[in-house]
Amino acid sequence: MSPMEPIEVIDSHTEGEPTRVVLNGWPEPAGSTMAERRDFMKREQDHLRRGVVNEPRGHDAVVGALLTAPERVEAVAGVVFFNDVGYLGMCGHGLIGVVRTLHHLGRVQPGHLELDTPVGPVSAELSPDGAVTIRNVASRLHRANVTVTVPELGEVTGDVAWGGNWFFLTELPGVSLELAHRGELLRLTMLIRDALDANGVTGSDGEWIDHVELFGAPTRSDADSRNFVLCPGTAYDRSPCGTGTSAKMAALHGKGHLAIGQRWHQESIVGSMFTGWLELAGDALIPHIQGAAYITGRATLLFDRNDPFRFGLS
Ligand code: PYC
Repeated sequence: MSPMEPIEVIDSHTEGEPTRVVLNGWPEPAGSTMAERRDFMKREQDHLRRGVVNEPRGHDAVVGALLTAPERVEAVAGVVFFNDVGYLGMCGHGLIGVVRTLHHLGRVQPGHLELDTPVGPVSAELSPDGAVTIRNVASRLHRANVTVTVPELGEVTGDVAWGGNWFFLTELPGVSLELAHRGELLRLTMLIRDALDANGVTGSDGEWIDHVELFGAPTRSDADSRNFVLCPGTAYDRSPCGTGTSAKMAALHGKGHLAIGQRWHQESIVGSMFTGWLELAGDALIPHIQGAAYITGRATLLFDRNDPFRFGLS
């Protein structure tokens, strides 16, 4: 039997977290807005999402990025982010990876570029030294100091905030944020996410909180905080999480702990770092996140029609 169309990808990592940008081979999703295109992908092309990021070709930490036509004339591309279990609104580390990839391909030069996502327009500045600063969608503290009872942990209090995805932000005194403890950190954050769900704690409009972020003292002298981020599904973010850092800065600002323009240095569970700050545009809080991405590979993914796992193990 003849194989189906190959899909060409470029892999990178941003501060340790992988991004797989799809260059071609994936039919353009229908729709005139990025949200419509994301919904079309969910309905009609979900097997491609699974085939590109899930095992055996990928793994649970890989975030895929499909480049599409932009929604706005001034944007260089549209981008829909997805992972092993579904679709992301925005993805900070992923956007930094996309910008680095477009530069690697010679499609953009250092300077300013606009991109469209399903949750709104974003932009980026690519420095000549390769550092990327993204300007995220408006972020906000939705609910402060929410207490939920979690099996094994008892009462856990945290903030619900939007940074392009929904986050519950909290601290667990006595639990150390070390990579060696990632299995336990995953287990505890999943217990928290289940408890939020069971107690009807959601984002606005009842949206599911699919990311849980734990904070603790940094190990780097140049960082303000260290985090561990549970992503949708059962993966943890190796980077400090761009949308998570956006949500954190919005929560800090909402509680009077971070001024507009003040730098926030967020260390990840692997010791990498994002530098972020907030801009006030009208009454919208716009996060900026700076980090670095590195190209790690270029591949042609092949889908043999005889392969029972050509669209992933799950
Ligand atoms: O950097 O925003 C981010 C992100 C979300 C999920 C994984 N990374």
